[in-house]
Amino acid sequence: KSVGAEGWADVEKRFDKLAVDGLLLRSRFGQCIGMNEKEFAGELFDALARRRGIVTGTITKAVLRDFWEQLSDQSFDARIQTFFDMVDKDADGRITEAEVREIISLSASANKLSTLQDHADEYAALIMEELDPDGLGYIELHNLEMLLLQAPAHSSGTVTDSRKLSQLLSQKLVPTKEPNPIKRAAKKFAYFVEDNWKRIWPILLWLGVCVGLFTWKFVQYKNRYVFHVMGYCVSSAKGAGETLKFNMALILLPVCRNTITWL
Ligand SMILES: [Ca+2]
Repeated sequence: KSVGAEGWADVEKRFDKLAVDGLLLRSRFGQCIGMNEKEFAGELFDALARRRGIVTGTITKAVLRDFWEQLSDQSFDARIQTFFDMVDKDADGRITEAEVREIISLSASANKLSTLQDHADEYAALIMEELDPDGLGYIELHNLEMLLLQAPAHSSGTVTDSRKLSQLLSQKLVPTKEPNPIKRAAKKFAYFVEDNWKRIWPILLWLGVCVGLFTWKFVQYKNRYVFHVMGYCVSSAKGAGETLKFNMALILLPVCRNTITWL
């Protein structure tokens, strides 16, 4: 993120200080390029080294220069290539569903998003569906570029300036903020339901049964003679009593099962 803010001269100076026998260790790569996120810098190092077939975990100054040039290149192609390399763990030029799943799990655990973790398979499948329309089982670099270029190409005809492109790319990747607060809340709620529907439906079912039982008894007693004497008191009490019976049964159910297992 802070890459590109400073020039090669600073990086070179740090290389001279950090390198041992002209070789820079992977663990010092982040510090050398001025990146604070150590883990991310490590991932970045792996991605860049992988594509160049470097397996030693150390780099020379010439290689660092090469890395630096790719990282500080703000063009759309260079950035998408770096991103692609980070996901493509075996550097075969293709992203498989397993690699997509891995990157989702990784970012989910890094950001402590447990529901995202739970749905990693599902989301990976969705991404594959979107980026692999021919069902080949993998994504290639041009699929990714196509998707990201589709929207801007629609809106503003031909866009060839790569700086403008990467700007549009960031716009597409960062969700636009909805100005209407009610619509925003509704959208948020929709996402919440989508992520938690497995927890929501049993609660809704339970609520539905309770309301149903209450209404059933309430109406039954409303049509009886006693209603004319006691009013709404008796129907409310009877309705509540019915839901109480249901909930008692619910509480007893697991106990029964345990008893059966025990026997
Ligand atoms: Ca791959």
